[in-house]
Amino acid sequence: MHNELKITDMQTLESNKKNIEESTNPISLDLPDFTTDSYKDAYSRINAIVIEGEQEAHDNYISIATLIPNELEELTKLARMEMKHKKGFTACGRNLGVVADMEFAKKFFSKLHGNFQVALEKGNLTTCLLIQAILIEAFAISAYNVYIRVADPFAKKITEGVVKDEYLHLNYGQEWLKENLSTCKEELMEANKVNLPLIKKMLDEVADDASVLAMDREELMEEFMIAYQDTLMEIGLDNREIARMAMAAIV
Ligand code: PL3
Ligand code: FE2
Ligand code: FE2
Repeated sequence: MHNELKITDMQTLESNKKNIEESTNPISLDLPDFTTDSYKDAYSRINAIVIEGEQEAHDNYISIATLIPNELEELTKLARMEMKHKKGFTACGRNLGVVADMEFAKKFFSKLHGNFQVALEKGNLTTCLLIQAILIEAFAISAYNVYIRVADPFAKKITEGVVKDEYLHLNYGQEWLKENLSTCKEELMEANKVNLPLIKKMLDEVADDASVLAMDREELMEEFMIAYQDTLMEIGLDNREIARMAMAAIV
């Protein structure tokens, strides 16, 4: 009797384990066919967005260093990582035989890029950090986390390396804003109100192409919100302030 119970428990345990593996192990999910024209067509835009995004991230960290000269060394390190990311994603496109549509990607970033440049000219460091180190990095983290689950093996390996760095970048912005919260809160809220809706628009714009790559829009949003809210919490904002900021995405 005692023995029998044990065997049953073991069987249940085994079958539970199997169910969990089937439902959460992305390898057991169907991957898309990376060789079709429709996959390559969507990839030509997504790959370009990522390449352009990494280049702009590099430029933005170099620019931010002009506003915090004593952080030059650290920011140069972050910028260098972005160039490595750009190289990695360029290789991903080449590996699939895709030519990136860079003109599309430049347009994709143009509004956010413009807002960053205006903030830079005015010396609005808080706005620059929010745009690059919080919003763009959280966007990248959400995209890369979802992409890793459905990427070709070559790109998967590269993206896994990249996403680790992006958390460091998010953390950099987080720590600066946390230390300076008492003086930067108002600007942070205002910059968020202007720029979070742009991120939402960009996500909507990329959703159709992303779905061809088997990346789900809801999943992208969910991953973004996790990274974004988590960071705001670490910065030291309370629940109400975080909710208020996140609401800017739905107006
Ligand atoms: C910051 O280090 C880099 C910023 C890049 C922003 C990327 C946003 C990507 C959205 C498109 C989702 C597809 C991901 C697939 C990767 C090949
Ligand atoms: Fe990057
Ligand atoms: Fe980054």
